[in-house]
Amino acid sequence: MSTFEVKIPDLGGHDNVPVIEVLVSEGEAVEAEQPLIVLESDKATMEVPAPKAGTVGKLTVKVGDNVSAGSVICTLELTPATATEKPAPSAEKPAAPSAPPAAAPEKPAAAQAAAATAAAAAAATQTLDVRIPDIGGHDNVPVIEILVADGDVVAQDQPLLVMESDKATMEMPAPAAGTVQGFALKVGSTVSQGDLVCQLIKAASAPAPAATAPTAPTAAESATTLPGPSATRSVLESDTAPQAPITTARPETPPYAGPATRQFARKLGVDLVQVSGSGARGRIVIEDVQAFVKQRLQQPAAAIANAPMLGGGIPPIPAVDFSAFGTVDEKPLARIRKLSAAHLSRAWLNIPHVTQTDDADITELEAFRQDHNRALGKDGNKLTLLAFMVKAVASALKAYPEFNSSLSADGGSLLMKQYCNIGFAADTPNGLVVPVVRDVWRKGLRDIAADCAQLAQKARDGKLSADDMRGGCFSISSLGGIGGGYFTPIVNAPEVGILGVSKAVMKPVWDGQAFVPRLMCPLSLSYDHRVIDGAYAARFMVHLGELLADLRRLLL
Ligand code: CAO
Repeated sequence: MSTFEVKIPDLGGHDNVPVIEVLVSEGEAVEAEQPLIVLESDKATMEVPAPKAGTVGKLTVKVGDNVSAGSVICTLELTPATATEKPAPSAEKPAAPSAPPAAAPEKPAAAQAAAATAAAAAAATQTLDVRIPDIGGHDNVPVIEILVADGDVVAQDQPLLVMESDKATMEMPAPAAGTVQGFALKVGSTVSQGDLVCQLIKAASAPAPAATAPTAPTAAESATTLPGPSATRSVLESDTAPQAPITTARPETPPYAGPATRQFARKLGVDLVQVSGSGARGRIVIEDVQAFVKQRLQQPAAAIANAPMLGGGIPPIPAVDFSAFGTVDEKPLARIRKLSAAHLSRAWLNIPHVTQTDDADITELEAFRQDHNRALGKDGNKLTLLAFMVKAVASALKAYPEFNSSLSADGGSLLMKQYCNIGFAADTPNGLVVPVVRDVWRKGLRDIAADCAQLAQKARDGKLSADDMRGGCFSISSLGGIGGGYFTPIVNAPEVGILGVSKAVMKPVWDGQAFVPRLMCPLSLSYDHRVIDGAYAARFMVHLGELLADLRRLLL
């Protein structure tokens, strides 16, 4: 059995590149081309593969070591089949990995001089051709991500694109700060050294007239990270006016993962942006992708429902750096607000809402209520308008029972409730809560009013229990004490209807002979159109209006 040392191949002239992962252990059998370790410079992540199949002997590198070409990774005992073959070329002279140079070699002096001369002659702005640098001698390397677009202002070293060979993933950084123009590549393009990527319109570092006071290239220009092509890079005079200083921040960095992981994720259609990395420095490894897929497959509807704002692949609203426009104070959301935000988003996204509006004539109701409350004096339990709404809605639910139902989980049937619990939205300093009045069919107005008052007080004091908010069949959201007209309340899923009550106002109403002043209360009924038809909802609304207009009907 022959043994040889596996060494670090040529790293594009780079030394002291950190080892970020060791993928094998001593005694482990490996296939030819199986990755042994992962190196990472500030610009590229690269795997070093086994040149032959065999068994790993002594490992001489560990995570955190810095390695250069020729450093020994491990010994490899060749398996008999491969040992009889010709010695692996990498045993003596490691094959160049597909790793790109992590940082550029110094620019040739001639190129620097040429660039300096051209820059000195340049006017206020310059156009720079950005080309693919030396990528470890590889041709036709696929572009897997484009990180900028025409018109983007980029900082020096900001990644422009990501290339991926079968062994390495590498970002190509901007050689200088400037505005991207004429981006010539797209995802899937294959590139080789010298291919044009785009042009960069560079703002001059000093606006002084170049002809009279030529400026030397900035540090950014001379310390470009692009190797090779810099010698032939053209620095041309441009007609465009001088630009404002570049202030754009670097965009989000692409996911940090090696080529094998990227390839694996692509096969499964996993967007690595969504995967958290468990590897060194947050690197995403294959196991992370597997765990992500497993978790997604197991994710029941309930878990998806916990995602507060996102669902159903709806694209998120891009983050905005508001501090660019002025001072911003960050105020954490109260727990209740977070919970209700999640709940409302779910309901809004899942339920096809329709909102029906109408005015209910509550002239007689309000007269009765006022008389009753006056007679009670100071100490009695007042009848609130809300209590009348709860009572009238409960009666309407009996007449239109589909409003007192929920869709079954599979959507195949309606669960018709033979009880009536009605929730009402309560505005509290910490956000919206919906306590539930129980058994409304069995209660009179006084009890309902007392329950509402007690629950509203508990809500304001932050003392509602989970039980106080469970088991609702239908909800009422009353903004009547505040003002405003109709609105579109969101159905409190899994309920199928919600009544919005707005401030009643005196209106002239035609009674067939004359306009008479009537107290009209705007009502907004939102319903789940999967369960309720529009005609059914309109009948419910008319019936509710009749109940509120003539309380005697509540007795029927
Ligand atoms: N029209 C005209 N006036 C009305 C009215 C209406 N529809 N509803 C209430 N009022 C008047 C009444 O004069 C009432 O006082 P009196 O009953 O003593 O005469 C006064 O406004 C106070 O009403 P209120 O709404 O504060 O009290 P309530 O008992 O009727 O309601 C509660 C309690 C908990 C519903 C209410 O305090 C509340 O929180 N409302 C907001 C609900 C909410 O936020 N909904 C939106 C949810 S979706 O974002």
